[in-house]
Amino acid sequence: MSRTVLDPHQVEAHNATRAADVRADYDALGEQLARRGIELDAIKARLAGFAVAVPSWGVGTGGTRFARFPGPGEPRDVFDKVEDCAVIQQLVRCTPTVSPHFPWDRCGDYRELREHAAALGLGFDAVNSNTFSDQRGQRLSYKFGSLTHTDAAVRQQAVEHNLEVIEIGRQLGSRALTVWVGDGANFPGQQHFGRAFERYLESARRICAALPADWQMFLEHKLYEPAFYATVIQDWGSSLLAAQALGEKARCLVDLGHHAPNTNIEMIVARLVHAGKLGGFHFNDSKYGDDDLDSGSVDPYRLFLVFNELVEAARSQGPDFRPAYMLDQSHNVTDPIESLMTSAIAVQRSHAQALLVDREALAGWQDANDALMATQTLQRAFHTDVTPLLQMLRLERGGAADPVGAYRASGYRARVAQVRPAAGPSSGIV
Ligand SMILES: [Mn+2]
Repeated sequence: MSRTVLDPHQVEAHNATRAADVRADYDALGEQLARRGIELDAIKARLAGFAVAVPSWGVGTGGTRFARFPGPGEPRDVFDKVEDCAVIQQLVRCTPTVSPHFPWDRCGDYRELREHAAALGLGFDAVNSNTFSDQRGQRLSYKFGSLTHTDAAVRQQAVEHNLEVIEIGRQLGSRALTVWVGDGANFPGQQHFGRAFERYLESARRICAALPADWQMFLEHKLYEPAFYATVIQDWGSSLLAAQALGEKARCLVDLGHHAPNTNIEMIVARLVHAGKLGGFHFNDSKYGDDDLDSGSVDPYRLFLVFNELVEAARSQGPDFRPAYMLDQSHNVTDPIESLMTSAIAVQRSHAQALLVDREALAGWQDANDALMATQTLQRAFHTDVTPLLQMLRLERGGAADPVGAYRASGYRARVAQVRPAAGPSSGIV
């Protein structure tokens, strides 16, 4: 039995006043779905296997290029971050893993860190490397790139950092490395497109070769920023080319914010599934660019359409189809724990709604070229309020009927603010 950060009796008391309503709502939803030929308990059983990892960097207050406004009780180190992640998992029960970032999460003893997490019922998901910023005391600068730098010594340093992150991940029980590089150019002519891509492949090959047998390497693309003219791995096409060149262990990671506005992300998902190269996701939402807003807060229908493809893929690909799900968000004006809980539930909600799509009917409307009925079939699932299903899942697992309400009632933030010193205002992305 793992230790909980919040007093379980407090969560029980919170649930006691809500359990009867949740049961009544769940039964009503069950009746409604039964009329559509869907068995709610079966959907619940399928949804029980769903999990999304929490990013260690997400539990601290984020920032923009202009400023960061710290919140009270921010985690001091990776141990505090894991503690905050445990609060999230205790209340939502679909976030059993943490995705750490290095060197931000460096510590003296990774066995101790792994045990600290395990005692709280948490494991570690993909480890993330960082060659997009210079660290204090770093020998060579990444100002002009890292894995694709023109200087072999800089590339060597960047490869070695990734090898170190793999080794840390091995100690933490991780099974994947996520690599995003900001390498690219700010001016036409600054960089030879072909040679930069070749250098990326050469460096990535060396990283891939160092992966343990049961590991994967996730290649994360991003359209622009910090390279504003051309980024080496800028889109899913470059990412797929690289993953195919690197072989079996390399897969593409889709961050929902890393595309041009209005890009059809769900179609990219379908294409990567077709190529057998979909590795995982960084979930967030956006209005304009890489906004890193809370998942489902701006365009929940897009999130649903992504999961519609994933449920379809799970059907066609079988049990080996298991993309890694992670949140990747920056919380500037909210309590990060509240945002991460809400986002995890939003992603879980989209998955639940996608499970309700009548796929036989959809295929029939598609074959009959009945565009209206086909799209109505999706909308019917999307418009189904699955809240009682998600609540019931949480109640059955000891989570909270209303995670944000239970969290606020717990007084956790005020409590940790007393022991964690306030961070001073700082500028720039953190
Ligand atoms: Mn990301």
